[in-house]
Amino acid sequence: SSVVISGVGLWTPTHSISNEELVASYNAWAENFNLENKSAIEAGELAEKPFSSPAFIEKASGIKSRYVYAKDGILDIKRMRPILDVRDDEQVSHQAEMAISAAKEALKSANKTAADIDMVIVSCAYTQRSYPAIAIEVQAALGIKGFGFDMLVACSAATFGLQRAVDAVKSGTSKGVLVINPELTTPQINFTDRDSHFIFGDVATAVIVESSDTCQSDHAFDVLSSKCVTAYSNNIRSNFGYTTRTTDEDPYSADKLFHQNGRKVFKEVCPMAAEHIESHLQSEGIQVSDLKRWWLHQANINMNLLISRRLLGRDATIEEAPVVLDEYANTASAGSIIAFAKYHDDFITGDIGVICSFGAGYSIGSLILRKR
Ligand code: CO8
Repeated sequence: SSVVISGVGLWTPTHSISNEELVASYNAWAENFNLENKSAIEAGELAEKPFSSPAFIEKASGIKSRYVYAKDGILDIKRMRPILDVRDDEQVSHQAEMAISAAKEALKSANKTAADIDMVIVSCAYTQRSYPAIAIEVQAALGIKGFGFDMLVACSAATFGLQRAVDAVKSGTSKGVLVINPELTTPQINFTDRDSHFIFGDVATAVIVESSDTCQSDHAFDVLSSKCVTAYSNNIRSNFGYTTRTTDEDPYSADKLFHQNGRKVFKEVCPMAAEHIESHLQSEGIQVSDLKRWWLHQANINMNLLISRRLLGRDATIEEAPVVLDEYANTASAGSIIAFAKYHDDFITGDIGVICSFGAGYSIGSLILRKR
């Protein structure tokens, strides 16, 4: 028997924000900032806020739009962050709500019920709270026995979570694992930072991992192997954490939110990801040309083109490396899973594809899949 991915679920928020809407709001905020701080700027005490542009965003990243869990507040130049309603302890939390929606889709797609699952992993870039785990809240809401836990691995949370799931099924620890990636990124975005205000969107994805012995899905994939690697870097960082209140610093200051050295990330991560994929395939005796599809991390279209050029010696076609970041933007760890969820129906038995994530940490994770 083998370990299989038997189902995948995608929950897309109903609200979206186009580049044009986002830039109009940011530029109005910047204009207002420059007016309010005119004398300090003229005295050279403060830097003028530069303007953003939809054309730059699309050219530099490939992003045209993003979905958001809560749109209210984000575009309000007096606020520049989403408004989430306060929920009491007895209500389902925002992140669990997203997770449950994606999980239900994944269960349906795998032809499974709660009784078939005994392990829940919520793996994403941020969790709304430290405890009780979001995974345990989801487990209770869905009526799943066994255990659940949360994992944080930034952009590679989904692939690293899947590796844990594959190992658990392989070792017999678990008969069925639900891996969920509720990526609620917008609360951590600095919408007043021109360099990063456009990068992220919200989404939730979920995947069912089980043994081929129990699989009841006609669109399942054997997981041939998985490979994870990390290498410490401060080029993508957020300093917000549970100790923030002890320092008396401003919890909203720029260093407490997502910030990055985008150029360095681009330069350093592309070769790492290309080498990672190449060596992973090699270890399985698979050639790059054997791959039907690459479900790549969705941070930047130019990054994905560069990676495929390094591996193929040419640009990958849209069929080989599908793009979802134009519509979804960067959704932290969920991007490669969205691509997988949307683009796998055309696979026939024996077709091979690779899921690969790369990002903060740095962290890189890949899984080689073969259609059953
Ligand atoms: N509008 C107009 N001009 C702009 C804008 C803008 N919005 N932003 C920057 N510019 C300007 C810059 O100021 C710069 O001007 P100058 O040359 O005068 O200094 C010029 O445009 C060029 O800027 P860059 O060199 O920065 O532009 P790039 O072509 O490098 O593109 C990118 C910037 C898009 C950020 C690009 O570098 C990139 O995508 N890099 C890779 C980043 C990446 O993949 N990061 C991964 C982050 S995600 C992750 O790891 C998950 C973290 C956890 C989740 C967090 C959730 C919140």
